[in-house]
Amino acid sequence: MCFFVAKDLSATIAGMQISEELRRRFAEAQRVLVLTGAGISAESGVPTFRGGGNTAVWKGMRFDVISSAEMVERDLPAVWEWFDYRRDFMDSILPNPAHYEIARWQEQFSTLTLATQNIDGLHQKAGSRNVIELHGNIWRARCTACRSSYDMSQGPRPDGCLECGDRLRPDVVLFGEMLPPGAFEFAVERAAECDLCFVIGTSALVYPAAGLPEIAKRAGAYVCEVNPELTPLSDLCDEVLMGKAGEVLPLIGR
Ligand code: BJW
Ligand code: ZN
Repeated sequence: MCFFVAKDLSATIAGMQISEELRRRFAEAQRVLVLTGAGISAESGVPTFRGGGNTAVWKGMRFDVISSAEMVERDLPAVWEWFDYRRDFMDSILPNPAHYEIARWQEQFSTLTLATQNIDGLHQKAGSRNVIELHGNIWRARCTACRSSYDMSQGPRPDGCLECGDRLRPDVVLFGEMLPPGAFEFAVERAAECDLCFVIGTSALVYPAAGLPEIAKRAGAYVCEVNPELTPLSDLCDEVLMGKAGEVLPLIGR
C-alpha cells in the first residue's frame, strides 16, 4: 500500500496518490535531479544498510566497521571477502521498475542528473547514462597507491596493481573517505540549478550525499521524497510519497 503525504492539501483527495502539483511540475520541469540510495535496489533483492530495525552485519561486524577506511588499513583481505561475497550475490540480480522508470526519464527532461549512493550498477543495467556514482562501484578495484582502476565485471582482478605492484582495494567510498574527485562537486552544480528533485530510497543519514536535496531546495526546486519510511529530510520535502520506489515511480509520469 502507498501512503501519500503532501503539504499541498488539495492533493490529499482520497484515491489520488500523486498530487496535481507534482504532476504539473513533472510535466513542466526542464532540469531534474534524482538522488538514489539502497532502498531503490531493495525490490531487486539487495539488502539495505539501515531501516526495518536492522543494521547490516558481516561475520559479527557492523557494516560501518567492515566498510571503513580503518579496516582497509587493518585487514584488507577481510574487506575483500565482504565485497567478493556481495559481488557474487549482485551478479544475479536485475534492475526493477524503479531503475527502468528513471532511465526512461532521460528522454523526458532536457537535463536529468542521476546521482546514486549505490555501488551495485543497477541504474546502468537499466539503461541510465552518465550516472554520478557518489560512493563508487563494486565492480571496480583500484590501486591503494596509484589509483589505477580495474574492471572486475569481465573477469577476476589481478593479484596486485599492474602499474606499480601495490595492493588493490574495492573502488568504493568507505566511511571517513573522500568521494571520487569531482563527483560531488558536479552533483552540487546540478542540484543548485534543478527545478525538480527526487530523493529516492535513502535514509538521508550519510553526508555529503544527503546534502544534495537541501541544496536543491535552497535553490527553489520542488523536492519530492519516495520512501516507505520518513527520514530526516522528509520535513524539508514539498511532497513525500510513502511507498516502494518500484510501485510509486511508474505512477508519477502517467
Ligand atoms: C526504500 C525501499 C523501497 C527500503 N523503495 N525506499 C556531516 C555530518 C555528520 C557526519 C558527516 C558529515 N559529513 C561527513 C560525515 C561523515 C560520514 C557520515 O555521513 N556519517 C554519518 C553516518 C554520520 N560521511 C563520510 O564519511 C563520507 N565521506 C566524507 O564525508 O568525506 C569527507 C571527509 C573525509 C574525511 C574526514 C572528513 C571529511 C563518505 C561516506 C561513504 C558511505 N559509504 C557507504 C558504504 C559503501 C561501501 C559499501 O557498500 O559497503 O555507502 S555507507 C552506506 O550508507 C553506503 C550507502 O551508500 C550509504 C547511504 O545509505 P542509503 O543508501 O541511504 O541506505 P540505507 O540503508 O541507510 O537506507 C535505505 C532507505 O531505503 C531507508 O530509508 C528505507 O526506508 C528505504 N527503502 N525499501 C524505496 N522499496
Ligand atoms: Zn598502482
